[in-house]
Amino acid sequence: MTTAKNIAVVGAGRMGMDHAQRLQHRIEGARLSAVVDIDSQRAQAAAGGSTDVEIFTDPLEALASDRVDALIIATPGAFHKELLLAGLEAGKPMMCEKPLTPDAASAREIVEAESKLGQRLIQVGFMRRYDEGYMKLHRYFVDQPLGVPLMLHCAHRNPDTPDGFTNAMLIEDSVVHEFDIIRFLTSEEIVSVQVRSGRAGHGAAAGLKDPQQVLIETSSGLLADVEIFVNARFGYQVATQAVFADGIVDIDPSVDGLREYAQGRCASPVSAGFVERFGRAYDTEIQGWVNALHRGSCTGASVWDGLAAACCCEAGVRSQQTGERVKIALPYKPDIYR
Ligand code: ISE
Repeated sequence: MTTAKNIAVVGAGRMGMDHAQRLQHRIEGARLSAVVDIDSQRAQAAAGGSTDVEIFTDPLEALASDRVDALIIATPGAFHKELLLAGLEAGKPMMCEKPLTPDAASAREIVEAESKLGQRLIQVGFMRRYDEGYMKLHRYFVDQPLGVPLMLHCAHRNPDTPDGFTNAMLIEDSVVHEFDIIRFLTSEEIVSVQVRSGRAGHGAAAGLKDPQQVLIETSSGLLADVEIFVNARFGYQVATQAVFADGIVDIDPSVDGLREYAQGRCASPVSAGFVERFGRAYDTEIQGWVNALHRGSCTGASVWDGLAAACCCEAGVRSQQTGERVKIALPYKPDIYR
C-alpha cells in the first residue's frame, strides 16, 4: 500500500476508544493521527499516550487539519448531522457509526447532500455485515442452496442498559441492527414493523418494557421476528435462525465456537458485550473502509441504508405506542445508491 492514511477518531467513548486502538494496532494502510473529544483527557486516553496523535476538542478543527485525510465518527447520533454535512463540504471520507442520524428527516438531508456531490463519501457502521456468520448466511440468501428464504427468527440480548435507556432506544439503538441486517440478507426493503410488549423481566428500570417483540415484513413477504431483551443479565447474545424451503441455518451465538463437555455438562462461553462479540467484524469493516480509501472509493452500508434504517426505527417507535402494524414508505432512491 502507498502512504498510510491519516485518520481522526471523533468521540472517545467506548466505540471511539475501540476504533482508536484498532487503528493503532491492527489496521494496515492507516494511522491514528487525531482524536477529538469534548473532554481532552478522554481523548488523550484514547490516543494511548502517543505524542504523534493530535488532540482536538472541536471536530470541525480536526476536519480542517491537513493531517487528517478521513474521519471515523463515534459520537452519539445527535451530533452526527452537522459534522457529516461539514465533512461532505470539505470532501473528506467518513466512516460514521450507527445510527446515521437519530431521525429520518435529518438522514434524508445527508442523503440529499451526498447525492448532490454525485459520489459516496460516507460509510455507515453497520458492522454485522462483516461478521463471518452473517457473511456466510448471506451466501445462502444469494445462492439459495436450501431453496427460497421464508422466515428469520432473531434474538438480540444485552446484559444491561445504562441509566436513562428508554423504550424508544430498544428500537433506535438495538433493533436498528436487525433492520439493517435483514435488509442486507434479503436485498429487500422492509415494508412494515409492529412492536409488542408483554411481561417485563425484573432487570428492567421502572417504565422500561423489556423484553419486546418486533415483527418485520419485507417487500416480498418474508417475515422476521426479533426478541429484543436489553437487561437479560446473563451476558451478550445475538442469535439468528434463517428458515429456507429445504432447511434451517443458525448463526452460532457463542464468542468463538468453543464448547466444553465435562462432568455430564456441556458449556460454551457467552460474550460480555458487543465489542467482544463483534470485535473481528469491526476489524474487517475498518480494514475494508481503509482499503477503499486507498482506491478512492467507498463501499459498505451507505447513507441510503442509514436512512432506510431510520425510517424503520420511526415506524417501530410509533408502533410501540399503539401496538399496531406501521407501514413504511421510503422516499425516491438517488441513482448513486442503486
Ligand atoms: C449498542 O449501541 C450496539 O450498537 C450494539 O451492537 C447493540 O447490541 C446494543 O444493543 C446497542 O446498545
